[in-house]
Amino acid sequence: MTAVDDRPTTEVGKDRRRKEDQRLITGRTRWTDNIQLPGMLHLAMVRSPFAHAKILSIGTDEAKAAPGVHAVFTGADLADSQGVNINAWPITPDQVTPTHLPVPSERVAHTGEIVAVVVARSAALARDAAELVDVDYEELPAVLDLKEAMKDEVLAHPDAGTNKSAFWQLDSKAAGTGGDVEEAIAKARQDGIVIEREYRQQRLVPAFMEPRSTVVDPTGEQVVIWSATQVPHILRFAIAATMGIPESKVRVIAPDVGGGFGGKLQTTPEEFATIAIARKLGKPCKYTETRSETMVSAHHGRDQWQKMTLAAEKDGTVTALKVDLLADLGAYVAIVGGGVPVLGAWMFNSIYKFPAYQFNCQTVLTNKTWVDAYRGAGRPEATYAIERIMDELAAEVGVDPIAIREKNWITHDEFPFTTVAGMTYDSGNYEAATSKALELFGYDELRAEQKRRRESGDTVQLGLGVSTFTEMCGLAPSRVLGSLSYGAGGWESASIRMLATGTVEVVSGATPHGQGHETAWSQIVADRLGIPFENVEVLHGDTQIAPKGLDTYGSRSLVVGGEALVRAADKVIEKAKPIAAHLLEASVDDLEFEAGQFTVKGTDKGIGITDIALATFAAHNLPDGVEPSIDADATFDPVNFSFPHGTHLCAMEVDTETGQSTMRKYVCVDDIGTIINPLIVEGQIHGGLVQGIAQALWEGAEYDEQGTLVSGSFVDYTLPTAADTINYVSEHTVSPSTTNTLGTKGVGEAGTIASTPAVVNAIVDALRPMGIDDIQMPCTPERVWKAIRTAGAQQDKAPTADAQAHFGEGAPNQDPAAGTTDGAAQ
Ligand code: MCN
Repeated sequence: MTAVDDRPTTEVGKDRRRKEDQRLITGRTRWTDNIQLPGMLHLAMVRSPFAHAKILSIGTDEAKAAPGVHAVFTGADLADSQGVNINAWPITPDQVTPTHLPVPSERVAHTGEIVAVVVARSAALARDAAELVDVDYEELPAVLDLKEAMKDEVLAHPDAGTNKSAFWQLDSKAAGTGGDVEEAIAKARQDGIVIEREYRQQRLVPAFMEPRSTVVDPTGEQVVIWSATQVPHILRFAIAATMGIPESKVRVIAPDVGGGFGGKLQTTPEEFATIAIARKLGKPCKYTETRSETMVSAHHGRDQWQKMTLAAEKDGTVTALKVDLLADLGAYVAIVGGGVPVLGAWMFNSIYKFPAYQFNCQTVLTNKTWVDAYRGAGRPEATYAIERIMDELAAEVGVDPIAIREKNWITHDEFPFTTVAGMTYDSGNYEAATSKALELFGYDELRAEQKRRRESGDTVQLGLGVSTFTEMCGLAPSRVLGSLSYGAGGWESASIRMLATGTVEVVSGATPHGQGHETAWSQIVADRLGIPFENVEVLHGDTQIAPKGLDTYGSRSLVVGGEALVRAADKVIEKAKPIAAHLLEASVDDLEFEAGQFTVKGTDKGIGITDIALATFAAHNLPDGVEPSIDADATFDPVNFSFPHGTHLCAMEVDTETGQSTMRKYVCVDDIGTIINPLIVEGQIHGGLVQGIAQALWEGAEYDEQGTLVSGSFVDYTLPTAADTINYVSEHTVSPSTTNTLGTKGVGEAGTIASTPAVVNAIVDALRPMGIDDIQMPCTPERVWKAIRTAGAQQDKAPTADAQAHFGEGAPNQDPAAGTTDGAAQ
C-alpha cells in the first residue's frame, strides 16, 4: 500500500485546457501521412477477397508495367526479410498460434489479408496498379461462426488440426480464493435460485479518426519508422526481435496519432511489409490505408459468447458464479488477442462478494479478421454479462436492481478487499457513488413515471438501466504479467530535464494518442516542482528521445507513468537540495521546499529550483562531489492494479410500436480517485460513454456466408455522431487509490466499460412486463420490434395478467405471424 501524498496542489485538479489542442485543431501538427521525404515511394496492398483460400499464382507483369510503378512484391519476394507478426501473450503453453506472416505466399486466412504489395511514385498510381495484380486463388472452406468453429469440422488453419487455440480456467476452489462452484450451484438448484443466460458480445471495429499510416526511411544509419501507432516502443522491440535489425538501429516515432482505442496497439503486417520493402529498395516508403482497409485489416474487438450460471439464495444473496466463455480470435492470435478475454476473468465478479467462482475461457480461431484489445479489452465484456444477469436475479427475486446490488456488493469499510477471483481491490465506496447517482438521476421519480406509463398502456414505455461497475486498470505489475506468461513488463518511465533558462522538459515513456498527457503531465510537474504550467514541455513518442517506455493502453499512463513522473520530480528536488543548502550557506536539514523555492526554515533566505538548474549549468559553485545536474529519471512498476468504479444509470424510452429506443437521461458517477484534470476526465468519460452506448445500440461487424465483411465502411457500420447522443450528467466520488502517491485511478476506459449494460438493462427493463428478458446487441429498432412481436405472439397464446395489466388493450402483441426469433430475444 502506498500513502497518498498530501502536499498542497495548485495545478492538480484544475480544468486546464489541453495544450496539444492548439496545434491539433489549427492544423499545425504533422500526422504520419503528412510526412514527405525526398524520393519517397508509395505502397498499395493487394488484399484477399476470400476468407480462406490457397494462393495458386500471382501475376504481377501487368501491374509492373503500369504508369509510375516501381516494383511489385509477393510474399515469396519478401520471405527472407518481412519478419513475423508476434503474439506476446500465449495464455497457455500449448496455445495453438498459427504463424502470421505479414504477406503470406501460400494461403490466406481472412478477407483483407495482404497477398502482394505494389510500390509506385504516388499512392494513387500504386492503388490503380494494385487492381492489375492477377491472383489465382483456390477457395477453401471457411469457418466463420464461433460455435461452428468449436466442432472442428471446417478448420481455419488446416495444418493446426483444430480451431481451439487455448483453454484457460480460474477456479476459486483450486485457487483457494473461494468455494466449490458446482456444489453451490447444485445446492441452489434444490433450495435457491439458479439463473442461466447466454450473452453475445458482437464484433466491433475500433474506429479511430486517423487511419493507420507508416513511413519508413532506411537511408541513414538507422531505419527510421514513423507510424500512427499506440506502441512505438513495442514496435521497435518487435522489429528487432523478428526482422533481424539490431534494436539500436531502429528508431520508431509516433507523431501525433489520431486515436487508437486499442486498435493501434498492434504491430501490424502493414508496418512489417513497409519496412521490409523500404529496406529492399533502399528508399523511403509510405503506406496509408483507406478506411475500408482499416475495417478489414486492423484488428476487431469483443466477439464472445458468454454462458453465465448464477446461483443465489432465495433472498438474492449470490452463492456462486460460473462463466463459460467462447472468444473468437479471428484468423490469428494477435499481439495480446488471446489474453483479452482472460482479462475478464478477474472482473466477472465485479463489485460483488461471491463466495464461489469459476471462469472457463476457450479461445477459438475462425476465418475472420483477427481480434484484439478494443477500449476496455475484456472488462466491458465481463461487466456487461454480470450487470445483465444481476438484473435477471433482481427480477427473479422481485426486488429493485439497486437492492440486489446492495445485497451483494463489497461495502466501503471492507477495503482493501480480496475478491473470489484473487484480486485485491485498493479502495472504493459503491454506496456513495450509487446514492449520488440515484439522486442526480431522480431515480424514484423516474420509477414512478415508469409505473404510470405501464398502467396507462402507453405505447412508449420507460426503462431504467443500472450498471454498477469496477475495472482493473493501470496495467500492470510486471510480476503479475510474468505469472500470466505475458511477454513484457508493466512498468513505465519518466525523465525530467531541468533546462538552464527555467523551462523543463519532461520525457514520458507513455505514448498519448488523444488522452492529453502533455497537459496532465505538465500539471503534475508544475505542482511538484513549483514552476509555471506553461514552462513544462512534454516529449514522447520517439524511441530516440524517450528510449524507455511501454506505451499507452489499459488506462495505465497516469497510474503508472504519472507515478514515475512524480518520483522523477521528487528525485529532482532531492538532487537540488544539497546545492540549495550550499548556495544558501545552510544545512540541508534546515531547508524546506515549497512552491518551487528552497527556504531556510525561520528566515526569508531562499532560492528557486530553476535558479539551481542554472547554477548546475554554470557549475561554478557546487558542493564538492555533487554532479552538475539536477535532472532525474524514474521507472515505476506498480505493486497492484488500481480499481476505478462507478454507478451509471440510464433511462430509455422504447416505442413498442416501432422498436425505436431513445435515450432520455444518462447519469454517471465515477470514482477514479484523485483527478488531475477534470476537463480531460470529462472528455474521456464522454468519449468512453459514446463507445459503450454505441455497442448497445448501433455498432456491429457483420459478415456474409462467404466471410466478406458487409459492414465494411461507415455507410454500413453505424458509428454514432454527436447528433445521436445526449448531454450526459457526469459526476464523481473520490476514493484515492493506494497504489500510487497521487491517489489516482485510470479513466480512459471507464465510460465504455460501464455504459453498455446500463443501456441494455434499461431497454429490457422497459419491456420486461412483456416477458422479454434479453435483446441481442446492437439493440436496433428491428431487433427490439421483433422481440416485442415474438413476445406478443407468445402472449396471444397465453396472455399473462401481468402483461395485460401493464400494456392494456391494443398492446403491440396482436400479430403472431410477425414474431420471429432472428436476433430477437434469446
Ligand atoms: N486523468 C486524470 N485523472 C484521473 C485519471 C486520468 O486527469 N484520475 C487523465 C490523464 O492524465 C490522461 C487521461 O485522463 O490525460 C487518460 O488517462 P488514463 O486513464 O491513464 O488512460 P491512458 O492515458 O493510459 O489512455 C489509455 C486509454 C485507453 S486504454 C483507450 S482504449 C483510450 C483512452 O485512453 N483510447 C483513446 N482514451 C482515448 N482518448 C482518445 N481521445 N483517443 C483514444 O484512442
